[in-house]
Amino acid sequence: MSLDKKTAFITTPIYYVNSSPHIGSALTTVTCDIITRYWKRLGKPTLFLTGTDENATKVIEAATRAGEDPKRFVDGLAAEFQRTWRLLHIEYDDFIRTTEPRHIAAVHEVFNRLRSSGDVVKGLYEGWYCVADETFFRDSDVAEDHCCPNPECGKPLRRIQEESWFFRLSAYADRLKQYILDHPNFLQPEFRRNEVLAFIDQGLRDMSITRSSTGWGIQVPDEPDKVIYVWFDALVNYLVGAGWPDHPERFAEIWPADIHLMGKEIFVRFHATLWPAMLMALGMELPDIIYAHGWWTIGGEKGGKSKGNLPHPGDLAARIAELSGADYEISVDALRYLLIREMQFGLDAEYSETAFLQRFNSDLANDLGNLLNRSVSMAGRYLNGMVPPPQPAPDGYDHLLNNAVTEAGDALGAIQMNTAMEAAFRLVSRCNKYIDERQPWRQAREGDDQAVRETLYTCFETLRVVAMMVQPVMPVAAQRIISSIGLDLNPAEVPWQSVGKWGQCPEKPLPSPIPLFPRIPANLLNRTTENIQESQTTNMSDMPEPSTQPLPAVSVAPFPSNSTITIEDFAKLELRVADVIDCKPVPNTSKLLHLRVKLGEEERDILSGIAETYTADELIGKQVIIIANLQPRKMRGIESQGMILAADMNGQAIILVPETRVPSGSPVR
Ligand code: ME8
Repeated sequence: MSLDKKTAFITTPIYYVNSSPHIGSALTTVTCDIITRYWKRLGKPTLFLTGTDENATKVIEAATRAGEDPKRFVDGLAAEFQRTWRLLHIEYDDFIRTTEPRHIAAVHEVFNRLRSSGDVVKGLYEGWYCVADETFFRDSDVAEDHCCPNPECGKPLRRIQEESWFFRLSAYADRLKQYILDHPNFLQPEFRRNEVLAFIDQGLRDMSITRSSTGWGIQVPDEPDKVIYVWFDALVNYLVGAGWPDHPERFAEIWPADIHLMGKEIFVRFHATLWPAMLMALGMELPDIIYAHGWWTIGGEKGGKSKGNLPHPGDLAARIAELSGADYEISVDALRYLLIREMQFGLDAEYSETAFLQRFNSDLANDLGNLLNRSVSMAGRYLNGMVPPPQPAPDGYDHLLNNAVTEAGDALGAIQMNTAMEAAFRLVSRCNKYIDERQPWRQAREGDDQAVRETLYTCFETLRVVAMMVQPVMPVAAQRIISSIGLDLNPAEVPWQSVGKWGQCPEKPLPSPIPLFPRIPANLLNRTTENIQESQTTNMSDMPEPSTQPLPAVSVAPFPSNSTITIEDFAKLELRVADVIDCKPVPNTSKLLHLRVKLGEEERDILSGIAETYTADELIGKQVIIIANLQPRKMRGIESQGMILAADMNGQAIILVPETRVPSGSPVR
């Protein structure tokens, strides 16, 4: 991105409104949002444009299939795209619909200008048209079966013979090729740039840009029997979003676009060839970068709308929330992270719900969530719940942090979100390892308070830097981390360049810890959609053997009939599910743990004799079942307000937990 005065401008493709968004369209839109958020942190004014492509034949066909009025149909889907993007924490600045008057007027303006300049001329079109791909093909491109030559499509083509207007694409082949050769970063990734050069070398043909009207689409000026070819119409949205033609001053601030981002299927023919040629014909500057990413595939094939085989992002976020117990906003952030983390940007990646959930557990729950939990809970235990005053950085650690911030920034600038997140999560792993090496619990036991302060200060600094680094990807989670370590800051407002400097966590009291990314229990991980589908088709002989490890027998006393209770007796017990938000050992006992639990809005202290089975750390974030109306009882100077239920396995207490996460405070019956 050029760091001059201009507003940084990024675009997604405008999506066809023939069906709902899915994680493919979410990938492109989330990526643009991440880059915009990063640019904002660099202090750039930004414009992020997305929208919907509504004039296509396939859109009207989808409306007809659904038996709906076309206008109502497209309005409904455009609203669903907007809702989905907001739900995914996507902060676009403008949402353009190609049925809007501003767009139609601009398309007419382009058409008229190019007709006047002789770049659009009349001729006879005879050839093949693919409705699914909205693409024309000449006879030599099409095999005898007359099906779409695009291997991802293969649908039957329509024969078309009609008078048409043509865009003189052939006239721009040499100029375009030279431009691509002179601007090595214009088309990315590099291997796709080579595909474009090869495509141009095959010879560019003039392109038919009008069709006989079927009553849907943008009418050709002065020719009501014709509509403009949907691709010629759609690409113009990028100019309209920048204010063209009505707002020339705004346009001068914004154009050319810094990044057009899209999937690879609409790169070579449309974004990397037709679009730059149209801009050349209009005498306009070309975008800085046109970038094609790969696909989420299913079974090696592009997942998508027509196949309906990629999940809706809202459903996938809800699934993460349901399985992990994280709140919905955090689950949305997790999904944003997983979308860009499970893919090497530019290449295809096979979508797997199981892989997403496993990465949720490994990166977010076990690494980042755990680092936050253990740092805050240890500060609670050893430092009276305070972030210590700034301490010197351990050997080279400040450089480590600073270098990681620079590396992640460079990666975000190069549209390599995955590499940026690797840099952040390397810090998380490093810090978890550092805690294990330094053993602050041992330092505390040995009374080395200074060492404890140094260790935990390093943890808080790492958490601060990591939160600031992941903010473009996980804005809500970043804010939660920052608040959880006592900082009163909005990470979105912290300049990227200032993040890496050591020592920015001031001495502060810490709020009560709330688990950010609770772990998805192993038994639920096996219940992913894929596993359920697989298990329905799995031969029983392929199933793993059940564990044959015998459990120690438990002696059960005989049941005297006069010891039964009535249902009314049972109803006197108030059993509830509670979240453990903090836990520490009770000094000078070997059995007792002091838990702080949350029941809905209420918080309580409970002492429980389970220290021989559980460490304090591993209980934080778990759900337990408590007797909530037990008379409070004082032990070791602490009032215990309830009792935790546990199975008694020959003297060993095994806590009872709900089979799946439920809202805290839920009654147990
Ligand atoms: O092509 N994996 O709209 P569209 C990753 N209206 N990204 C995917 C994907 C997948 N499986 N499936 C879709 C159009 N996408 C035109 C664009 S622009 C002037 C006109 C994303 O609804 C990806 O960005 O078919 C792809 O290019 C875009 O959705 C296609 O959306």
